[in-house]
Amino acid sequence: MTVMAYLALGSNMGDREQTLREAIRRLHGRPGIRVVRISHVYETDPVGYVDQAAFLNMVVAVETELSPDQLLEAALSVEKELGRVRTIRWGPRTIDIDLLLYSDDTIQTEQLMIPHPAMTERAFVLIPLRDVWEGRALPVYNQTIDHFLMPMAEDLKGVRKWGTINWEIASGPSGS
Ligand code: X6L
Ligand code: MG
Ligand code: MG
Repeated sequence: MTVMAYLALGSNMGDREQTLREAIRRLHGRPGIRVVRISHVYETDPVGYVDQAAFLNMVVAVETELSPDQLLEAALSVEKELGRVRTIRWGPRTIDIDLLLYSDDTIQTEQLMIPHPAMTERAFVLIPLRDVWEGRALPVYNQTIDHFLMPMAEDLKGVRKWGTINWEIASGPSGS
């Protein structure tokens, strides 16, 4: 059985675009994960811990046969492969891969919370998510993305369209 899941990617260290492209390629290369859509790339002002470089953020839609725990495990291992080192909380990272949504499920374990608990408060997540989302209400919340973005007018300035990753041409999905 396959389900749709949505992952948020962020990078603010090293060659950010190359790291995002490599993360997509590696996720797609994992058994049981197929990347089916990717958002534009946005350059975003850091939030939470603001004294750090700007991020590139994007969202990828995947079809997966993996369970939520398996998908999390895959995401964390791709982070490790791409040099993620966890030092300062909310600090700089080569790559961060967060699970936003998994089918229409709600998951609350020690390891994993889906929907991602703060996704509806972060413009750097919602704006790219809107690129790959069909406009219907978000599961669990039963509200559209625009519903959450509307009162965030001020935050939108911190999220600027930066580019589009041509990952299929650059790195050859589908087993090539
Ligand atoms: C008050 C307290 C207000 C904490 C906000 C927001 C904390 C976001 C952590 C917060 C608060 C986070 C990224 C980032 C981080 C990213 C951009 C986080 C975790 N990750 N900023 N800050 N993009 N632009 O991917 O999201 S740290
Ligand atoms: Mg994150
Ligand atoms: Mg994370």
